[in-house]
Amino acid sequence: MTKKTINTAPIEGQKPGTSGLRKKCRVFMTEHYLENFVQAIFDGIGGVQGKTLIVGGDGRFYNDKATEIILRMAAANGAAKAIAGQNGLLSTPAASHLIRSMKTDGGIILSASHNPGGLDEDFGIKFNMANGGPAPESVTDAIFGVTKSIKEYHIFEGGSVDLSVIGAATLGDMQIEIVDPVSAYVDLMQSLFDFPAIGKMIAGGTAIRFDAMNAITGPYASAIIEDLLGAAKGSVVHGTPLPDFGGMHPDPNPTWAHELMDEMMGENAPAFGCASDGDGDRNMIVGPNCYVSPSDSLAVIAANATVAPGYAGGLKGVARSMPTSAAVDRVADALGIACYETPTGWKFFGNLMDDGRVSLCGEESFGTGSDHVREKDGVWAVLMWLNIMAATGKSVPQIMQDHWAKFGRNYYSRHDFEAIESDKADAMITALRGALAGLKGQSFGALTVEAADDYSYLDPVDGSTSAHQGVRVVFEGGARFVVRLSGTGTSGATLRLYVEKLDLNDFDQDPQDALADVLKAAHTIIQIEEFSGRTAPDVIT
Ligand code: VG1
Ligand code: CO
Repeated sequence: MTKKTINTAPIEGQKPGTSGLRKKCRVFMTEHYLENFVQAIFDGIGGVQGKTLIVGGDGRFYNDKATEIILRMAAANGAAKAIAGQNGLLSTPAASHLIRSMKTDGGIILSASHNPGGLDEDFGIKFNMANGGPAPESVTDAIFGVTKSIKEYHIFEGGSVDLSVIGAATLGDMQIEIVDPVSAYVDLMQSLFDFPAIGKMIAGGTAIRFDAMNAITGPYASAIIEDLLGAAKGSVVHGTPLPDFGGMHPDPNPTWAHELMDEMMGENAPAFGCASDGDGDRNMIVGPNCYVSPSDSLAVIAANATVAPGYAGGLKGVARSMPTSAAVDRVADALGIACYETPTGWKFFGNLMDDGRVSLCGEESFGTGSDHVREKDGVWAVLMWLNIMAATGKSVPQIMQDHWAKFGRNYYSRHDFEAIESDKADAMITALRGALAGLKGQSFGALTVEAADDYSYLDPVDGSTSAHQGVRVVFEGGARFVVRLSGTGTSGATLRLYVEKLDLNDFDQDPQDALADVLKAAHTIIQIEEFSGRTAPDVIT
């Protein structure tokens, strides 16, 4: 085995987005592409000499090869040790937990999350810091900077790396430890939730359907929900991680988890349905005939978290991304705890959690989690819901009705317009930004604009500023919409339109009806059809 230094040159477009670098798999497989970015990570964090790193991913196509390349490069760059999931597998929350619990210097997670996988689909890579959380913008900017001037990378060639055997190995002078991807995570979940109470509820007849969508959570969900909590075998469906997710699009929303939705809306629906995404950090919660919007799920968890042993002492505070509905704000008010608003992307929650300001965080994009790790966590959210059901004896629909009766209902929806040509999307946002100053006081139907701005975030912990994080328009009476371009897509631009309206009396409307006037105003103001030719969204959540 020989250590080699390979000459290379900068490759355009290696700028990390909302959550790492995501491109088509075939792009990552082109010469030097992955290697350049990995070397840029190492250089961008000040080198890995003597450091210990976690490496793992969601098992999608190229995960295995990429893991091996990263290990070879870590060894050649002088890392002391790498800890990898068996067969290169680790869910994102499990990786975050290992980074923290094994006191490492950070980790590399391979995933394009909720994007489809396969040779012709997506691949992704991101760096998480020693706190277990995604690298903040200062670090991703440094990494991007290196990609623009890189001249060489270091790699061990020859020999073989066997990721299939749990235990110790070496690569050059670097130690490798191959760990079971599931066991430490299972222990963590048992320390947070009341497994005996949940088990009793399940034994009493509460049927569960967990759709792992052929992605990473299958082994975690089977171990926890079937083996430990006693749910019937087969409660976890699509439970084997596959390189192409069996052709599924592992995005747990009503559109892509339609098999689960059909079952939950059908006659013999189980009491509890849930799904997770490619890398296991997202969740969707569904009851019989009752889809729970992620923003509502966050609010319900905030209101009930103390029933779970890990949160019995109360929440320090909560945080949500700016486009997420204000349902959780109402709960925080009632509890007398702080509620923070951050830009989209989990990386903005890390400082708040590290500083002890918040225990619970969430995003409208099916992400919920707490300070047990520094990522959102799909299986955690599922267990939290099961714990709430077990402790209160209520069904999912009852929990929702009682919640709205107490706090009111923040009707909420997100409309995604996918694969718009980038120049058209950019022109649309530029025009909208230009129009913002003149919007105040203008009326659109019965709605009058009270405020309009381009959201800028000042991190209260480190004082950093992140500008242009989404345009928001608030109407008199509190209804609002937010619009921004996705930072995780790999083809063209995806426009995300988020709409919200609080109703204190009527909780049984279809959200699309309740929000029709706000949607109409949003289309007029943004000029979606004029710029993109689109009249209807591709995905509604
Ligand atoms: C999307 C979501 C965002 C989430 C991000 C990563 O980003 O909107 O809330 O944090 O995906 O989630 P964007 O820029 O496409 O809107 V995941 O499950 O990819 O780690
Ligand atoms: Co994800």
